[in-house]
Amino acid sequence: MEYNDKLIAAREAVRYIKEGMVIGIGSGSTVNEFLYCLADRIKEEGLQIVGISASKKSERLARKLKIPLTTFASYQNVDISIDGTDEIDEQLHLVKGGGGSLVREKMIDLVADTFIVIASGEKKVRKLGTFPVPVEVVPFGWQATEQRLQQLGCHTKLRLLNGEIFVSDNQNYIIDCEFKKIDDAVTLHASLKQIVGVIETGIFTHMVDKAIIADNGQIYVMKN
Ligand code: ABF
Repeated sequence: MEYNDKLIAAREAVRYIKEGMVIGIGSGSTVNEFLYCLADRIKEEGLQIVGISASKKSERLARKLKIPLTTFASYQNVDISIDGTDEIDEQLHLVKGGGGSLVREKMIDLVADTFIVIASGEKKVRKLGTFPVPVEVVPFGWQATEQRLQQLGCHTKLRLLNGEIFVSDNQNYIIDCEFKKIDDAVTLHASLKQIVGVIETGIFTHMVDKAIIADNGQIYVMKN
C-alpha cells in the first residue's frame, strides 16, 4: 500500500499548533502539506495564529490558503517553527537547502522556542553527506569562494535554475558541495563558515527539538 508520508508527518505536526502561536514556516513539499492541514484547522476551529514564512514560495501558498502572516522583524519571538529537511541523522543534525531557502530557514528555526522537523522516511540517514551541502555565497567573486570550498574536499556545483544561475530570496548564489560522507557536521559547518564569501551553510546542528518522521504510514518521533 502506498502512503503519503509527507502528509502523515505534516498532519502530526499540526497537532502541536496551539491558539495564539507565532509559527515559523519553512519550505518544501512536506511544509506545503503542513500548510494545507493548518489551513483546515483554521477554517474548522477558527484557530487564531500568525505565521512567519522563510521563503517566498511557502509565503505564496500560505497567502493563497488565507493563513495570517506577518514579517519576521515585527515579532521578537517565534513559538514554534515547522520545517522540512533533505537529510536528518540520529543526532538530529540536518542537511537542508535543497529548495534554496536555507538562510531564512536557519534564521527562523534558530529563534523558535521549539523547532520541529517534518519528513518522510527516506530523509533519515546514518551519516549526513549523500545530499550535497547547499552553501549560500556572495555573488561577487563566487569563483574564488568556490575554489576555497573545494579545498575542504568536496566537489562543487554552482546551482542553476532553467539554465540560469539560481538566485536566492536574498539575491545570493548557492554552491552545492558534495562531501559524500560527513563525519563531523559541527566542524565542517564551522570550517565552511570561515571562508570569506560564504554567507551560510545548509548544515543545521544542535537546533532540532523534535523530528516527526513518517515512514510507510508509521510515525516516528525523535527528540533531543
Ligand atoms: C526545506 O525542505 C529545504 O531545506 C529542504 O530542501 C526541503 C525538503 O523539501 P521536501 O519536504 O520537499 O522534501 O526546508
